[in-house]
Amino acid sequence: MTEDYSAELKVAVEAARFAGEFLRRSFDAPKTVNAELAHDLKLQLDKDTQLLITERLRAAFPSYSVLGEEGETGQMTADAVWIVDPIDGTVNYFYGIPLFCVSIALQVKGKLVLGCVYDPMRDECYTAIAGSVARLNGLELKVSSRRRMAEAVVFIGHGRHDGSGEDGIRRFAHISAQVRKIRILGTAALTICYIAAGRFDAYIENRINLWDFAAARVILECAGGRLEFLPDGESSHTGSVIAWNGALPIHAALQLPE
Ligand code: LIP
Repeated sequence: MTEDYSAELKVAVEAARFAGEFLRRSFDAPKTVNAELAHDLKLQLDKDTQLLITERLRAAFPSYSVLGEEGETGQMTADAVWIVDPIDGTVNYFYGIPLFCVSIALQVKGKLVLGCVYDPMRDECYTAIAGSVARLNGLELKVSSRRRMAEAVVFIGHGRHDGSGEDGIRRFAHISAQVRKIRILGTAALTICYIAAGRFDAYIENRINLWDFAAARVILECAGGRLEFLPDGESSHTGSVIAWNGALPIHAALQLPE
């Protein structure tokens, strides 16, 4: 039996839309950079947006904790933990590329039970409760039925942080030779939702964090797709992800020649 998480989903959607509207209004304004890393940026807006979301989620469900890209609120041992990425696609956002989203998932006793991903620039709100259907602005979603790599549109990232750069580039070249197009959007959550909507067919990336894909995972699985996560050993929250429409021979396609 599906648990009824509709009250939680309603609050997640309200929080994601509120935060998304704040980000859309701030899109063209100058932005404060809190930290500049080799391949990433941390904005003050990441923090401000997580705070807005946390306040709304905690006002509605005070006993639920929040694990977010910008830190934790409450006990991580709580039965119910929201998993939040306030801006998935921070680098896009900073450079003025209108591809980013707000991502909110709920995990209950270690199991993901709902997801909401909101793209404020297109006013697209993806939602799902595990065990039910996935929706985009209320309309039911299904993954593509493409079965051949030759007709697939695929996101493939390659390792930058972990010394696997060379292998990553070989894998990138190997996949790009097989598919119709490679597209790298710069936002994991939106890309996985695009697979749920049949716009993309697969997504492969290393060194991804739980908050980057948790909400989109529920949406994709409810739309008929699949996602595999392999923790990298350093943390149970970071690892590699393969997401696909469930029909492509993605594992065979990833095998590198000897
Ligand atoms: C980003 C991901 C993106 C990945 C970046 C980063 P952030 O999340 O969604 O796809 O390539 O390394 O993790 O930091 O913008 O929330």
